Amino acid sequence: MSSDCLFCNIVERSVPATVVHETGSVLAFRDINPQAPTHVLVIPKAHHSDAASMAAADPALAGEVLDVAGTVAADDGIDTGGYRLVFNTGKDGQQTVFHAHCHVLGGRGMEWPPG
Ligand code: DGP
Repeated sequence: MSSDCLFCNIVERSVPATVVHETGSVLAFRDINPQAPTHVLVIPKAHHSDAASMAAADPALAGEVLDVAGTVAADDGIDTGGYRLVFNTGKDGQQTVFHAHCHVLGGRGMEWPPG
């Protein structure tokens, strides 16, 4: 937990968020600036700066993040049509919050390449 980290503060509930799913080690909440009808962020409660470092340090936790992403998609009813999971990583990957997070995007047709 880092008090300087926005998503750690969301885990601690000192910053509000619309939480849609929670386990002992993972939290899912709606993105403040949604890019699709469903746009949820799934994060580990423990602080890891990005997805790769999370997976290297705790592969089971990375698996749980993916499992919760699937649950969120099913709960929002976007699992039948399909959806997109995104882990922006690093500056060139457009990562802006350096606490690992999986974007769950769906409810509209996705485009490729993403740009
Ligand atoms: P990324 O660019 O991959 O690091 O995504 C960070 C996402 O976090 C971005 O889509 C917007 C979202 N976000 C930023 N600040 C907040 C906040 O205070 N609350 C919520 N719910 N989402 C936030």
